Amino acid sequence: MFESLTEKLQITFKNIRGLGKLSESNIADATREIRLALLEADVNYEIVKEFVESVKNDCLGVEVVKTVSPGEQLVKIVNDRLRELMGEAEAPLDLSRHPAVIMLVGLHGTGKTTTCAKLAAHLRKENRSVLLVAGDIYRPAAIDQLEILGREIDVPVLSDRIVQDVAAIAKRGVDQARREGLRTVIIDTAGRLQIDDDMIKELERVKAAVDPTEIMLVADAALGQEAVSVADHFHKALDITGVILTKMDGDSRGGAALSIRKVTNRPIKFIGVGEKTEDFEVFHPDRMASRILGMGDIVSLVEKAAEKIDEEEAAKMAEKLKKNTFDFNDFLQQIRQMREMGGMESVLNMLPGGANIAKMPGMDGNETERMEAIILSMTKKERSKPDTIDFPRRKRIAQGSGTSIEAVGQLVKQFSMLRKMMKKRGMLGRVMGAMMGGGLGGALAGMGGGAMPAGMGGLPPMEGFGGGGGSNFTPSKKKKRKKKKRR
Ligand SMILES: Nc1nc2c(ncn2[C@@H]2O[C@H](COP(=O)(O)OP(=O)(O)OP(=O)(O)O)[C@@H](O)[C@H]2O)c(=O)[nH]1
Ligand SMILES: [Mg+2]
Repeated sequence: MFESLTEKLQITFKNIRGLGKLSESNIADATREIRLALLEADVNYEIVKEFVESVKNDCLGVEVVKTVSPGEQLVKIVNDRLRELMGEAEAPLDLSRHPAVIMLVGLHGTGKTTTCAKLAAHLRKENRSVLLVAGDIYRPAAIDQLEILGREIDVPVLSDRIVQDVAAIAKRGVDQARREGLRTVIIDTAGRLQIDDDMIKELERVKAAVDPTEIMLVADAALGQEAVSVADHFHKALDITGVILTKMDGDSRGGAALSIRKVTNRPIKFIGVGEKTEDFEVFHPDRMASRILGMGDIVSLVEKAAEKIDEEEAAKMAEKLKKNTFDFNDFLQQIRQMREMGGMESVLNMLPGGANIAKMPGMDGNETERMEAIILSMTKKERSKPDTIDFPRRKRIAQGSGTSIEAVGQLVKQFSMLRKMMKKRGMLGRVMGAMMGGGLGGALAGMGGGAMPAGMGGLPPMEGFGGGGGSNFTPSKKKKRKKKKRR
């Protein structure tokens, strides 16, 4: 998500970081770079113009504070403006009516049907009962698809393969929900390749029949400006109440996410971040701004962790780390947990500077499987006493796991570094420690394995965590020297 935009903005911040203070000329340079970065990210031209203008004004008007570097000031200004662009606060669904009726509309293949199930699962987590209505009646496969998804998440689906009237079926859905005391109705609709009169007319009829509380446009983020103009069309025709931006996982530019709200004046309420039902998130403009700026999204990570991680287990892990009895069995458990949370890459991307690790060689999406295979090829004793893993053992483990001696060696090394690091409580350790008493942090710090690229520091300190973008992750040589002198 946003990788290419983040990368470009970070270069701008780095360039300005070394300078004494913000001046008219370095502001001009920085804002020019920001402008280019946003245009390349496929943000609407008018929006870019306005955005850059406001950043420039903010920079010129900023009070000179000696303790805050120009880079940090610029990050703060851009952060605030990004947040404003995406809508300040999150926009919750209007669920005040019983049943609340949510209609999903959008072009062909944008993810409407999948999103119906994602949204249903999301609402179920909040203890709201849901009825799904199969409103895409033209393709039997679409009805099957929703029924299968409904079974998967255990949510009832109303479908009708005979009646050819979507509005009537939708109305029946609302009546059924009212009768059965279900609190939410989510209506799937048919997509078209383009917005045409027939589609709009049909959607208007459904709208008139059920008077939805929410008409959500499902738009594919990867389409960039195209998605924005589609949203504008849908909004003019149907007066949508919000947007769900799907396939954010495949969108490295972010043009749609940054433009849609300003163009349509309707908020993005949720995002789709993968094909699975749980790959769905509430859209938080502030967290998104933070992610775009490469500062991670600790809050979302903590929430995800709270959902997936057993607190008692986490506390046990923390204790083991403290006593240094954390072994490969525990590590294996951590790796599995990480997979539950959406995999190594998705977790890393939520950490300040973590996106840089996710891009490193060897991070190919299979690292957790590889690590698991290696650990499973160890004997019980090797798992509990990693120090005993000598060369002949490494060779045997490599053969058993179908990996290489180097890979085994690397994992053992990473593991012992992780133990040391957790003891020292570096930046990542502190963040993770604060999160869950050291649980998941273990596996993550292990992955970093001391190979954190240089120059990742210098991002503004994360509130409450005290560190600076990973710069404490592996103490630099300079710091070590200083320490020696003091001793
Ligand atoms: N990577 C990724 N894929 C997604 C996401 N949302 C949906 N998809 C995939 O996009 C494809 C189309 O999804 P559908 O839900 O069938 O789309 P639709 O809008 O209902 O399509 P039509 O009914 O044909 O108009 C499927 O392969 C989904 O798995 C997402 O957030 N990320
Ligand atoms: Mg569909």
